[in-house]
Amino acid sequence: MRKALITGITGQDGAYLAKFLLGKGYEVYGTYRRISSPNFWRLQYLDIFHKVKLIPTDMTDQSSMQNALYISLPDEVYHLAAQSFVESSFQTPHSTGEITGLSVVAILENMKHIKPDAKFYFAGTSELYGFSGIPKGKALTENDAFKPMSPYAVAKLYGYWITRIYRDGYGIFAANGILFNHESPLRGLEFVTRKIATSVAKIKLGLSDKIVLGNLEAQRDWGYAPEYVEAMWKILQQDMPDDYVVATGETHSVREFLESACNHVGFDYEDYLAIDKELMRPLDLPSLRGDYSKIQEACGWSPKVKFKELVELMVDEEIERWRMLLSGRTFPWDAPNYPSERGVIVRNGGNGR
Ligand code: NAP
Ligand code: F7E
Repeated sequence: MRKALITGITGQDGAYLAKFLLGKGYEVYGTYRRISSPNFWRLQYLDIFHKVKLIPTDMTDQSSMQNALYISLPDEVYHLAAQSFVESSFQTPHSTGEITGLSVVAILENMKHIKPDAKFYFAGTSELYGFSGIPKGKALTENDAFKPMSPYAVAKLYGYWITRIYRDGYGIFAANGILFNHESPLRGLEFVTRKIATSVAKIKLGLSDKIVLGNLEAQRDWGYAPEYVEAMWKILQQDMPDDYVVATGETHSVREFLESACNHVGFDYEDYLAIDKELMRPLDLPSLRGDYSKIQEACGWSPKVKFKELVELMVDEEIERWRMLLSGRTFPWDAPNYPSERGVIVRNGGNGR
């Protein structure tokens, strides 16, 4: 049975990837960090909490990463853990550098000694392009320049290049996915798509009368997360490691997302919109659109869920969740969830069990 280690298994992509890999017959290990309130709701939502093996690991603690590799001795490592919220990276630039950037070399360096034949996937991002000065609307490829515009993107730039250095310098099968925004009902509430979806649902059910947003004109290439984790896997199934853009090829503004979400439930967005300047970032990428030709040709991957369907499925799911709460039912995935009580937790290092 093939073994995979996913760092950041409690996040949106980590949870979907774990489900996908379990479906392919993998033994799945995932890292999680100790926080005051355990965060396993996504694993429970996907009904895989009992099927994955969880290893306590922090991306600022090298010995815990070493431990995770010793315990799992993986065939494939998917390094997804990160401080992934661009806005927060302006408030916590130093720790973002450590968690999102330096953790990459810590894992690769440990892999070099513990499991050099494992394949490594790094979660690169369209934020890397930043100030590229590319004409608005051009679809970005693997060959376009990176000129990051946020502490998050700079940290990812380090991760991108160190991944290439371990590939070229040490022969590790190390690949970069350059993923454009991808969303789902499992997205964190702070990201604009889920924030809009949940705000619209609350208005629909009479629980709120406002949607507070920042920059409405920013354009993003938004895809559907479950499809993007399949792209990660396909990237590691190639004969040679390489770097790939994963995107839909379309771009839409935040305003369009909001308008589409409101239209779906029969509202005019202008009746509910409030702008908060505090939500504007010191720097914000005006527009992003990706060209997925390379991954389509090499791996046979292409996006299926496009903008309108994505907006609607997110809004519908939020309405369903709020209806459940209103009817007094608890979320089925909100049960007591400390892993030693309900899941499989693996703590000891040693010889890979
Ligand atoms: P996410 O939902 O924010 O998940 C991030 C994961 O990293 C969570 O499991 C989180 O744990 C973990 N983490 C954060 N700080 C940590 C630390 N100090 N030690 C250990 N774990 C830590 O992000 P996502 O949307 O799934 O994205 C996955 C990866 O792809 C990230 O690297 C992100 O930067 C990158 N990416 C995402 C997109 C996108 O549109 N979603 C696009 C391009 C690239 P907690 O659950 O405990 O917080
Ligand atoms: O912002 C604007 C905001 O925070 C999108 C991460 O997964 O994708 C994500 O980064 C746009 C920005 O995502 C609000 O200014 C307006 O222009 O949803 P977001 P992001 O910054 O694009 C990339 C590819 C990643 O790699 C990241 O990890 O929406 N916006 N009003 C707002 N954004 C938020 N969050 N909240 C607002 O109220």
